[in-house]
Amino acid sequence: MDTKRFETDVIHKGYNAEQHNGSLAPPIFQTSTFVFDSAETGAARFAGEQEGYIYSRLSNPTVAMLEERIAAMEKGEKGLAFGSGMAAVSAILLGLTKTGDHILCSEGVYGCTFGLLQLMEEKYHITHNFHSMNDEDSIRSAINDHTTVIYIESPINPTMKLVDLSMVARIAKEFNIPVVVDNTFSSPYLQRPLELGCDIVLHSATKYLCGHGDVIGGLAVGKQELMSHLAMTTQKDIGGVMSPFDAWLLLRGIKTLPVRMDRHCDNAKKLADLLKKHPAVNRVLYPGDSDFPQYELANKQMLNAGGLISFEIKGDKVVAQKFMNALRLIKIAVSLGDAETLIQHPATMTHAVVPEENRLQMGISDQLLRLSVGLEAWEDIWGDIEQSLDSL
Ligand code: 4LM
Repeated sequence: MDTKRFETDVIHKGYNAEQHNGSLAPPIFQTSTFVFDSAETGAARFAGEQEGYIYSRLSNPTVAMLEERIAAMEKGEKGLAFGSGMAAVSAILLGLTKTGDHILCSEGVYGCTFGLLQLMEEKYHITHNFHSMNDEDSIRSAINDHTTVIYIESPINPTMKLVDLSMVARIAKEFNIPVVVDNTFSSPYLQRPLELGCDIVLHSATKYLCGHGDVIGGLAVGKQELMSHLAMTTQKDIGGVMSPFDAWLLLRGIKTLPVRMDRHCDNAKKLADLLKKHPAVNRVLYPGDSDFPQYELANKQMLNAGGLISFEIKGDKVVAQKFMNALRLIKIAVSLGDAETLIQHPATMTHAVVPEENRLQMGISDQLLRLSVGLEAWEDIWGDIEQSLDSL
């Protein structure tokens, strides 16, 4: 049956029990290689003349189920699974650029993406610059003859700034430049960049897609031709692919994505409102807050504001660390999107590799904390935050 609704696709797309002895749960094809019935079959598969599996770095049935599911969720043609979010980012950026090219980036990116961009500049002379992407003319003038990719996070980790995806996609089309969006913070339930005109959407699947803090993985979706090209080049030859077991865990976690996201969003909204009122808090960055500078844009391109809140504590780094250390229920950990509420200090953790000057330019102060709101009762999460804030 051809389904269209997101909540149904997250459970069914990519798997047909009838093809697997009626097994409700998909099988894990835990194999490295596939047996050919003849030398000619092997040769035909390598030549691309015959469909069929060859070797699990190229393709694996459990991983392929997940790739089909994420493609349906992002409303794209072809999905690819990677061994981590960074494996997806690097395969895509290296696949779309060559020496001398330029990448135009949103005003901030995850710390390791920043590190990758620096590495690409130092080793391969692929330059980049960061841009607020607030103004159409300013974006046009930031594009030069060498720009071959526009790379965006929205919301940006951890400042929560947004980029108007349909506006950037429209401008990029004038120049025939692909727009790549890291959709990790929203998940495809809240935001679908391909529907807004972007070309490739990617995820750290480690986060909301998994939802249970037990997988490191990456997923990407785009047009058949472009994704097949990446599959046959930087994915296959650099080789950062996903294991069948991790694909199975993701197929399982994804089934509850919409239900989990609703709860993450509800909890986060309540906590953002309470944080704003607390005298020990300087400012709260949450796209669902009506005082958030891009509140209108959040409403335009996202179904809901997500489960991440960043906030600045009054004081300095030491006060921020004191606050974290006094928490009892909330765990001090990087990563996000899990059932457990997690807190981290971007300046010394996820964005520690970013030089101070760039970090401050991105809006990441020493007092900024990022809260990944979990699925616990919001009253208990707030109780923990309040007792710690009151103790400062
Ligand atoms: C974190 N983030 O923020 P893998 N894209 C975005 C991310 O936030 C991350 C990745 C890619 C965090 C990890 C410690 C927007 C990661 C990279 O970790 O390679 O799956 O994803 O806490």
